[in-house]
Amino acid sequence: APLIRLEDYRPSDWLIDTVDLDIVLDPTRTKVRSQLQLRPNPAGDAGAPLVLDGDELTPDSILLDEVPLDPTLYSLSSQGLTIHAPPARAFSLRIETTLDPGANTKLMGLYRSSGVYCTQCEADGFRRITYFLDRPDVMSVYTVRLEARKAEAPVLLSNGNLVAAAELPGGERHFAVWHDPHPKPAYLFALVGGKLDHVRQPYVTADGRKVELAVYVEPGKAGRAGWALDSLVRCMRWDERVFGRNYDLDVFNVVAVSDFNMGAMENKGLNIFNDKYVLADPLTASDGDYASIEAIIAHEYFHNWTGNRITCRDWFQLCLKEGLTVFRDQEFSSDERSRPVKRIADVRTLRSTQFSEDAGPLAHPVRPRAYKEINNFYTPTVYEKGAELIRMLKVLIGEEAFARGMGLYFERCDGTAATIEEFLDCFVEASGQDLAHFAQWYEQAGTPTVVASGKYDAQAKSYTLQLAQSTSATPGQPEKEPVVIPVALGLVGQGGDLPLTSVSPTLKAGGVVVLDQPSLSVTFTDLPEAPTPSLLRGFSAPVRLELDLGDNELLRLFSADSDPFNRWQALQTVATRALVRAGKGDGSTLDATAAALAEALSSFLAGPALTDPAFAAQVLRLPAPADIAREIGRDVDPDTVHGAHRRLSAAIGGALAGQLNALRDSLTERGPYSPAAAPAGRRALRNEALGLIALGAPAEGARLSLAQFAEADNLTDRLAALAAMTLIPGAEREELIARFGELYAREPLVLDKWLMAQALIAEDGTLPRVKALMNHPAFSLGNPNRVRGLIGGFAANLTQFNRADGEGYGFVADIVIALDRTNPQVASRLLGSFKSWRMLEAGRRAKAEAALRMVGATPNLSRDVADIAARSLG
Ligand code: DPP
Ligand code: ZN
Repeated sequence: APLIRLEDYRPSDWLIDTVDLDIVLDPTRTKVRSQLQLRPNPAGDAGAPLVLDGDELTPDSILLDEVPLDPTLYSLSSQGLTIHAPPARAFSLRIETTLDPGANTKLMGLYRSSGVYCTQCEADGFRRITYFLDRPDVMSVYTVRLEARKAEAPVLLSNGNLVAAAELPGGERHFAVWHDPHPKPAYLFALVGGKLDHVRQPYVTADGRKVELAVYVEPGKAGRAGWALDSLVRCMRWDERVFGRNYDLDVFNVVAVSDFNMGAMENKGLNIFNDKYVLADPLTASDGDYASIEAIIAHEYFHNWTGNRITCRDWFQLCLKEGLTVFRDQEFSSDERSRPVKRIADVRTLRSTQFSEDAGPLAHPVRPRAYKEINNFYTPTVYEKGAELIRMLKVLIGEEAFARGMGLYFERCDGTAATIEEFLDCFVEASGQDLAHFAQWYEQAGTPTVVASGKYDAQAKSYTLQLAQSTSATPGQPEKEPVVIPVALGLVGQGGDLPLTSVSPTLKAGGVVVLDQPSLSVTFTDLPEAPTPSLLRGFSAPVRLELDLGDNELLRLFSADSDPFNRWQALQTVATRALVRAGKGDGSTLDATAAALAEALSSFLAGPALTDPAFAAQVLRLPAPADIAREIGRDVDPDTVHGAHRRLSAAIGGALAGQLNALRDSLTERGPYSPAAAPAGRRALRNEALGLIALGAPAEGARLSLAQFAEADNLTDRLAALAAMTLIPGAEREELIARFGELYAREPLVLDKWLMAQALIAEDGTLPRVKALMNHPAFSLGNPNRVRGLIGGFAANLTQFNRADGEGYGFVADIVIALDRTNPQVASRLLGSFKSWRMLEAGRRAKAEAALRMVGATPNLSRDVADIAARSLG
């Protein structure tokens, strides 16, 4: 496949002003009649051929200005349709194609999911529906007529506003016409047809527009759509208040489908969701699901301005909409819930998904320079690191300039397909600051490491902090430049934060030191006592931090730091260091660390900390074994890392079992289940405690888990009981697994979690268990959620995916190959599980490499899987 490069970008030679689609839905023979109004792009080449994208299409007919196009005037290829010498003026094209939605297992373009017609067009699915200039800088006004049998598809939806709907003569068929007045790129096109129930609510925007909001779900599931609708209302109000953004159509529809490659899609006025991120009730959705639904409903809604009204010029600019929109949804969730807890959760995700990507063969810049398959760039780097760049920008220029810059962006770029440069220009103008060096973050891959050391001069009452940065080489980028790193900091004394006094120009208002050189030092004066530095407060930059602080100083930060993130981080750092040492084979300090951590946690849990149980739950949770493996970074033996993690957890759990048990009792919920942040936080803490007890005092843990399962009135507590029992081998565990499976036999979304809980068991028996579960009646390789639950869960199992005998790799590789024939996107995602193979010890490394080579050598691979295989080995 050819490499597509940012530097080769050229504007389209042709533009499409309007698109009229007439689509007659049929399970195997859907008719698509498309009428396009084209004209030469003044910015393109006059007289250039018209090259329309088409994927797995053949035209039934082509008319140019209503006259059938002579076959000598065009040619067809597997990429599309070329009209060699189109008239050098505006003209119309009418093209008919026939689709088989039932056979579309790639879930790109038009397909059927449980009998519901739906579409997914980002990034390049529209070309699977009709021939088109399928690129985001071609924006058109769409009018869509949908026709179907009433019995099969009583609901017919598309983008924009409904302008007509009626039965057809005979009464068996009907149609609906939708018109979207906002010009949009083809990737935002959508349609839905099927039997669906819905919940709805009227809404009036801050600027007075009446909007009908609706959430559509499979028949019988309307009772589970309320939380999504409620989240939608709240995020719409928030966007009006915080970003001044109002909605701009008369309807906003959300549709949940059960077969979906991604989380959700922001199609204009018609968001289509993986049902996992819509459906919720207390017995089938966990607290985490409620929070994800709220976040993803918000994410897709926020795209209406950051993505749709202002879209991307080309796919290299993907982070323009995704990084910014993730930032916006994180801010929303922070305002709805606990800001520090949200930040901690986001940083955990960033480290586990993005830092690991950045440290391996799939590392790429937030704005890549080249790609073979764009679907492989919907990554944690583009999304999560992209969001971190926006957050740093805000820290660097300040809240007010940031707000002005956003305002400028909305005003200036509205209706356009924009670039990162155009975005940053708005902030240069708003802040008066030069952001050229900051922009390096978009170009350079890899996680910078910041090394910090400090020295107190008692005589001068001054403290000098040295900061140095470096970034390791990543594929294609052997040499790295220093980047602009905002280090938010404080100096903590016996009585709390000390005043920050410095003559250094690198110290900015709000206690931010900007590290924009290889190294710098800054001296703080007027310090009566030796301070402990609290660096990177709120995780002010996506970097690794190496500190010269001892465990005692970190424990002091844990109890005295005013920054909640760094309180949490301090304890994580103590645990991480001990686990890294033990993970490398030196477990000699582990018991002492366990004792110190247990003591710190014990007084923390006995103190006023419990005013925020969600925060306390985060404090109780140690870094994951995979985080430790990544920190070790080379010659990793997963079994040693996992063993160390178990030993530390068990020692803490054993030491605190009594206190944790009492704590659990004091946190028991009395009223009925509510997904609100406060009770969810109490459950999180109770369940975190349960996990520690299960490891530290297994008999007690089993007793508590089984009791909790029996009494629970919600999925969160049932799942936590199941997860705790998976840590305790034996007959009781197997019985609980079986009972859970029967209880939820008809709830595929819950079974996904059940499959995953089993796939994550860190025991040798897990691979055969997973293989057996592939025969479970609920499992299907055709459904992405099932695959992600069972196979994705297994591939995330540090010790079992990385079995010393290599069988874990072989199993996942075989599934990747099988899946690639039907759904390349899901297959390539799964292959991404190999992204950390190079950090393993030699034996496993060789076996992982062999599995990757086997995948890479398979004939007729999709571009998606071939690209991941090649880059993973590169
Ligand atoms: N653009 C979608 C989202 O991130 C993913 N295809 O919301
Ligand atoms: Zn998005």
